[in-house]
Amino acid sequence: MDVVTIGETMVLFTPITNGPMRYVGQFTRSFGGSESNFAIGLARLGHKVGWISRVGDDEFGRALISFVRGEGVDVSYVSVDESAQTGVFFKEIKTEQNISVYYYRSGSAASRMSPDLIDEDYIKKARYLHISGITPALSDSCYETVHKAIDIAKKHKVQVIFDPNVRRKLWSEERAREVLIELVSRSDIVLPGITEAEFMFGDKGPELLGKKILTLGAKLVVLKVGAKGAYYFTDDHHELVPSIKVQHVVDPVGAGDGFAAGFISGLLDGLTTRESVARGCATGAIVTMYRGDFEGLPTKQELLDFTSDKAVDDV
Ligand code: KDG
Repeated sequence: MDVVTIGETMVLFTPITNGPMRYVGQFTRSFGGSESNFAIGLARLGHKVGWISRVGDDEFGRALISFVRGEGVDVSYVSVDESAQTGVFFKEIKTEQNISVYYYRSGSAASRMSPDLIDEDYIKKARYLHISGITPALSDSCYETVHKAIDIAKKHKVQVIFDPNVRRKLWSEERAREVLIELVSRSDIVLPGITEAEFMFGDKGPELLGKKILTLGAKLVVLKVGAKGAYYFTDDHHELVPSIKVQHVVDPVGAGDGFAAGFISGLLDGLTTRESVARGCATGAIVTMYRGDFEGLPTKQELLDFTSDKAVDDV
């Protein structure tokens, strides 16, 4: 595998109409999970990626495994839990800028992931291990699972990528800060959004935050600043890489996962850090043009069409 990731994917119900959830009567059913969105993004860009997870022994769990497998992601380390159900969540779309989620995931099969799911051989052969801040929030055993995977990655010099993905509904602010900072300090590459970095460290300003994260041990920090693009920081350099502007944002959910997929895809293809950040920005931008968390994730050709169209427009 080029990359291995770990996390929960849930069945997602999206309203057909916008407005407060209590008035919505019809939904479409799909799937959503930050780590599998990321994995699907990498697979569409031509990379080999494995997703470690757990689903219930139920129809939703079966549908979910087929779906992720169908997207070209390796699911050989997705286990089935006979005593817990697959998690579910609902989106509430008031406007394109005002989207909430309601989780029905407490005690889900994925929240019962435990360190025995982690196979040393599977992780050690990967180039990158991707961790998101959602998984350790699910339960103590998920927290331990993530740390076991990182221990193995470190032992075998597999690069650890950490996307904080702050989900305040899942845990207290104090616990979130403590665990997220601990994971930042165990990672080689950290990919926070600016508001996530502010939440974790209580400071303001990209430069201060980027440099602070570097002092915790990361070799590379990429700080996303929404439609403006992303900064990257290494020990001796930092700069803002601007994003391509999207005329109409349809659904911003999933853009961060798209960014991570595009960025890591760039590194895997041997692009420079700057070029990889630009690929991350373009991938995230494309995702916002489509309804749904993973639907807009581009293939390489789609990415090329998007970036070259914009280059022509800019002339
Ligand atoms: O990251 C975009 C969504 O698909 C994601 O938020 C769903 O994994 C999810 C979560 O835990 O919120």
